[in-house]
Amino acid sequence: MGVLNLTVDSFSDGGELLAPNGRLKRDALLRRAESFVAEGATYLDLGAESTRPGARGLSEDEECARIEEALAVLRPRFDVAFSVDSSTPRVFERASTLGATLLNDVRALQRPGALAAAAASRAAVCLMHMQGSPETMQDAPHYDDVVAEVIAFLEARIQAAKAAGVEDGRIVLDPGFGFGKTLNHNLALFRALPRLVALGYPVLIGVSRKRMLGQVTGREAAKDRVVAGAVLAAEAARQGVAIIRTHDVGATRDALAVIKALEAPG
Ligand code: HH2
Repeated sequence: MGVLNLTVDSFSDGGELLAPNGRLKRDALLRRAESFVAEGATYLDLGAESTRPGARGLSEDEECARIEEALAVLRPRFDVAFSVDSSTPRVFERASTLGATLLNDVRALQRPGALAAAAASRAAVCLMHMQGSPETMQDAPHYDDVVAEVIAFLEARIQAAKAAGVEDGRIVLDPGFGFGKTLNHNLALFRALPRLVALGYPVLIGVSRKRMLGQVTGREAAKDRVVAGAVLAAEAARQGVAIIRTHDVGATRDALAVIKALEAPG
């Protein structure tokens, strides 16, 4: 899954696809989507609001307009699945009408109206764990047992989604690397991926370029963390993770190809 951030302030690629005045850089968006698809992406994930701590808030109208414009530009040109990185019920409605088939919600459908909008959309939903809110989540994350708490949260959100009318077959889970987690929390969750996979739903993870990779490698610049991200993607695939959300599709595809070759002798 290739990440297309239509933002000025995303942590690794802010401003690349959106001008400071809020206008979409259509040519850059098309070029990025084209290269992601050529490199092997089967999903494109469109996000209009950064979840980086301290990111600028966005009005619902602005968020809807950005996602709608990007889908209008991309959908007719690329034969891939479109995902929308949003927590906003109106965006769920509009994006699914325009052909998005996955609603990727870092707030796990907790905004008022989100469960109902997701259920009505017929799209798949990614329920992600986050402790706290983006503004403060990295201040002092604390868990007694991070793995048990993340799994309990996801199980509760599965129940809420199902009660609202989202069938089992539409649910995807994500432990939310870097969302209210220290390095040790992230590593513990990564080691526990088989437990998450065992819940029986496809698991999606997003680790590319994140701070946890900088902490392990000492690489300050997000763009210098591509190799580290590809290694984690490969390991995640070995653990049964179904979807890798990444800023670096080519490197990730290579890593997954090697793992696949090892798994399929002959
Ligand atoms: N991470 C980010 C955003 N959305 N969605 C899921 N399901 N899982 C993730 O790990 C995840 C996500 C953060 O990355 P990015 O979109 O590049 O940054 P920003 O939030 O600054 O736009």
